[in-house]
Amino acid sequence: MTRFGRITIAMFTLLALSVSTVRAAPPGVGLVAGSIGAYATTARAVTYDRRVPAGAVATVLRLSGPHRTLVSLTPVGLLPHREYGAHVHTMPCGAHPAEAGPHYQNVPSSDPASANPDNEIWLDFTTDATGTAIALTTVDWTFTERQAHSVVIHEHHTHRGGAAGARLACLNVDFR
Ligand SMILES: [Cu+2]
Repeated sequence: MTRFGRITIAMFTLLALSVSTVRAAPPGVGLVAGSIGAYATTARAVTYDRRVPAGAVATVLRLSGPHRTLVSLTPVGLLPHREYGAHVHTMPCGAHPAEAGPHYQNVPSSDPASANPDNEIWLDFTTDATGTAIALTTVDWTFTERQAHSVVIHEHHTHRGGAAGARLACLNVDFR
């Protein structure tokens, strides 16, 4: 493992530990870290496929200003040198991948053109040699009471129209 990989894992282990002890995040900030494993009703993060190995960890950070939102996704422990897709979805993670529902959209629409990275949160990434990556996006809107409840990791980068293949894993995150 590279020095960068060790430092990254140490950093996110610390983050994960701190998240479990901090109950209330400051306004405008949300941080969720989850160890990915088999589905359970209490599971923070669920894998549905070996391409997201059990034991991987994912961290999601949300920063909200009055009119803008930044979301980052940092997975550790995935397959090396591999492209994954990821988006914010509407429903919590379930026993079956489809239970996370569709992509969260700022302006809900059935028009395929509305499935784009300005109207949705896309967090595609490519892992390094250690299976680590950082994805980051900003949009010029904030989450509302129509809450988004999860981040889903998909089998490949997102194509036009929002398709990214099978749902490999899911992390419960309440965006608000
Ligand atoms: Cu998705």
